[in-house]
Amino acid sequence: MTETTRRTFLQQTSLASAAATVGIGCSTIPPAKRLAKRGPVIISTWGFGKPANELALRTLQDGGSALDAVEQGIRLVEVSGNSSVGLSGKPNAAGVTQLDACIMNGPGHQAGSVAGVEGVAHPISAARLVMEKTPHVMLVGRGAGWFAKEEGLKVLDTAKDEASYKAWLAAQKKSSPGNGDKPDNHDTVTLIVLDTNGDLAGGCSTSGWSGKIPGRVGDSPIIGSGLYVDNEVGGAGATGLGENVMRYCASYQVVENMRLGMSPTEACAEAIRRIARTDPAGMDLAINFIAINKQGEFGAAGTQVNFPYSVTTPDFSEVRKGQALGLAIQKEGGNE
Ligand code: SD4
Repeated sequence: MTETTRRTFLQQTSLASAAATVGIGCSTIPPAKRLAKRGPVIISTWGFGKPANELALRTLQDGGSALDAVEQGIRLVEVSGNSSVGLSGKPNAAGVTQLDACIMNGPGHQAGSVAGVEGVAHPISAARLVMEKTPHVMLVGRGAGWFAKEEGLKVLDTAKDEASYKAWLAAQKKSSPGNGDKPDNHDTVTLIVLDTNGDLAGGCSTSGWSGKIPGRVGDSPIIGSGLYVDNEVGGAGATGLGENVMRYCASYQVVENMRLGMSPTEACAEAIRRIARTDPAGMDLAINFIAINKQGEFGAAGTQVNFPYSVTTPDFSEVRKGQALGLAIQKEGGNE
């Protein structure tokens, strides 16, 4: 068995076992009953998404909505000391941490987002407030910070973070500029919930590309790029170098791929292949996606080797590996 065949086999088997675990596949039980029996499914990017998923699950079990679950899960990451999410995130080239976040609610197809905010402890909550309290979808910079404060969110005075900035400058001297492929350079939390009613909600939050030019906005707060939820089909979200995602509305593409009948994993993989066909970077894209469909099937794919993503249901909570594509496969030593 070649490395690729072995990997494909393993992916298929793990997907099949995932499908069995969550009670999907060729069951004759009607979808609504199946969902009620199996319970919610929560997916998120990276291993650090797992405790966030678990808090999201508890929020649902305590009677919260899918949207509450998304917000609570992401808030946990925002205050966890994560070096790419929340105020502990990476500073920009001026030594200031500017944060991006968005949220979507499947029923009603509502969306809210904030970009380039400073000092806001919970950008995900600011995004939710934009969605729920304003006629707008997106607020940026000082206006978004002002709005968050007006709505009672914790907003700190931002000062240049000298220590992080010096560490960043030293690191830049050792590496080539714009090398976004480094796992420690950027890690976004994107979390999507499918509740037992079959409704979806999702969100993402990040400090974005470390050392970005002040004012740079990535894919994460852009609806359809860093996140997309369609309550008829499913949800998808991205992590990785936003410049490689946002020119293609990539999360929207993943959801549309699922609409065409692709499995979540294949939908993620096909979006990456499609981008790679036209992108100057080819497969050297540094992007990863997670996806879940309305039936509770889930998956992930990325150009990173063994892209980790977290999955939580009432029956299990674990970190899995997304399908590796292109250069990731070559780096792994396989042949396609
Ligand atoms: C950005 N997509 O700002 C974000 C960063 C990220 O994993 O997702 N890192 O480009």
